[in-house]
Amino acid sequence: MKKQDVVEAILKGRPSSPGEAGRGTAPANIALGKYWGKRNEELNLPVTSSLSISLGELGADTEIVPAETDSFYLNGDPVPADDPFARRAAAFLDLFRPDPSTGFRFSTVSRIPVAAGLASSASGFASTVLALNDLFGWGLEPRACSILARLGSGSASRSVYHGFAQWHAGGAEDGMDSFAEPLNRDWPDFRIGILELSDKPKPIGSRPAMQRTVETAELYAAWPAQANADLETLRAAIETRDFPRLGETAEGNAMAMHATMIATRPAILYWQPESVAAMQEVWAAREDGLPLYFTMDAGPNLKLLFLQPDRSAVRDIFPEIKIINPFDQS
Ligand code: 2P0
Repeated sequence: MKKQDVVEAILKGRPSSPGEAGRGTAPANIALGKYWGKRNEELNLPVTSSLSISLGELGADTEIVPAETDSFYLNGDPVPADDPFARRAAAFLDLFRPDPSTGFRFSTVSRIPVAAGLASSASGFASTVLALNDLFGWGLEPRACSILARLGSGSASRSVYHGFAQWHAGGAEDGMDSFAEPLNRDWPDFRIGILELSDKPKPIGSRPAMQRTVETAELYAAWPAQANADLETLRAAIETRDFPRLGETAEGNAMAMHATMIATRPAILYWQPESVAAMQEVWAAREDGLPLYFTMDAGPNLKLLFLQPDRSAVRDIFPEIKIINPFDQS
């Protein structure tokens, strides 16, 4: 099964001629229950379900306009066709060209500060799918948009929504049951603090890293059960607004994911000394009674989890953090 087969199945009977222009907006997201490992590399089908919170106004706006030839723009600047950004976008657009000669002017404005060390592929691919849906007038449901976004990048399946979202692993070979859905639960006091610790280049991208983990880490066998249990706990904690339970579970889940990477051969370690120092500061603050937790992705930075009333206490410890209110999209 190829990506193109999935696209054709979803777009069957939908319009195939583009309009004048299409636009889409999507937020970035941070997983509280992580996606780490695929059961199908071609379709980005995950081993486990995952659960995320979107990052409010931090995200991407994409505009797609049919043109004679392809051209690519990032934050208003032209990007050469051989740049990785343009190549990845072109390969994704190939799935949707009415005929191979159709070109696109593809323009993305990312509202994620480069320095924040956040993945931009999730909001990038989700906003691209929403722009295509607008351009062609497909009228696709969010669920179908989530499946198409997943074909670009797994975590993009969750960026079709604001707030908490769960990406169901599904079990079908064609991945038609592997899409994200919103939890439809808000939490106005919920805050995320982005703690940028290092701008050193990553030792390895998350895509090859998760592949190597699945292939070589004996410890990975323990991951699916842990991930599934954590997901249930996270859902219950969101339902009851039990913040310590959510924080402990999200933090433990991130550490368990990193443990599988450390057990990979050769080992994958995204942490820098500054990452470990910050973890210890979080734990010390918690010992002192502050309900502060962290999560980490495929990089050295921490994402702090706390509630609005503790904002200034958290800022006293980490003055440099960027604070995000996921439920404020203004
Ligand atoms: C996540 N990450 O759940 C996990 C946690 C990184 C660590 O999703 O290969 O860019 O495009 O499906 O989605 C990063 O991986 O990977 C990621 P692909 P993706 O957020």
